[in-house]
Amino acid sequence: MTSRLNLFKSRSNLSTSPNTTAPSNRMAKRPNEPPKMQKQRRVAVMGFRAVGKTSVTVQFAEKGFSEDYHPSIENTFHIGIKVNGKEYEIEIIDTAGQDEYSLLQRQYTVGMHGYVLVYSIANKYSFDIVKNINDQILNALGTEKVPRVLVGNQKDLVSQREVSLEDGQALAQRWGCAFTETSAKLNENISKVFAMIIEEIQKDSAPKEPKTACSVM
Ligand SMILES: Nc1nc2c(ncn2[C@@H]2O[C@H](COP(=O)(O)OP(=O)(O)OP(=O)(O)O)[C@@H](O)[C@H]2O)c(=O)[nH]1
Ligand SMILES: [Mg+2]
Repeated sequence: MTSRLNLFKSRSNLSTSPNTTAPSNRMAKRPNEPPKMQKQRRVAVMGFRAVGKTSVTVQFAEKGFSEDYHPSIENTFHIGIKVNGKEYEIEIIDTAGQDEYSLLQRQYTVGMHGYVLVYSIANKYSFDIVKNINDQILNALGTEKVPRVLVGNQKDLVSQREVSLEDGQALAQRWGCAFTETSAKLNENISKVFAMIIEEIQKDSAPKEPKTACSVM
């Protein structure tokens, strides 16, 4: 499904990485303009080191890309986005890369509405690690119904591909979550990732059909 997505530019971040230190750039409000009600959504971006978590987030927030690699400790971005006619403010937690020994930190399980799980299509090991991260999230939350988007980044590295499109799609299908391949470098499918996670969160919070019909006596 294609979403009607409209980024209504705003940004603030706490940054530990040199490539994300630009000043806050929120849209100016007119005097006496009533504050708009925005739904707040909190999303963690997780995955193995150097798969492009920061690059994907920075490309979304600031429309820029750097070839330099600065391992993150943690960055937080606040970005306004309009999806299917509704305005949201997403708080994006761009985490430090995880590896096979990483234990899921408690702060990434409390108050999080969804997860963007990133691997690199040019790194098979990162695909294994993302499965491990997913297991840890589901285990910590005690449910399979966690809004997630699986993202195969670095799709421009065509000649270095180690994970096929089909393997990515199959994993996402198994998990029952959204999937896309991206290139932070070429800004391909980057906004889509964040529209998708909002939609996954919306689905999760939509009123459910009752399983059994009530009978009125
Ligand atoms: N070709 C290409 N390079 C990318 C892409 N995304 C990121 N990179 C590069 O990959 C390297 C790592 O990117 P980061 O965004 O710092 O990766 P990260 O996952 O945030 O890394 P950690 O914070 O250490 O976990 C950098 O040199 C980026 O320029 C992409 O889509 N294509
Ligand atoms: Mg990073």
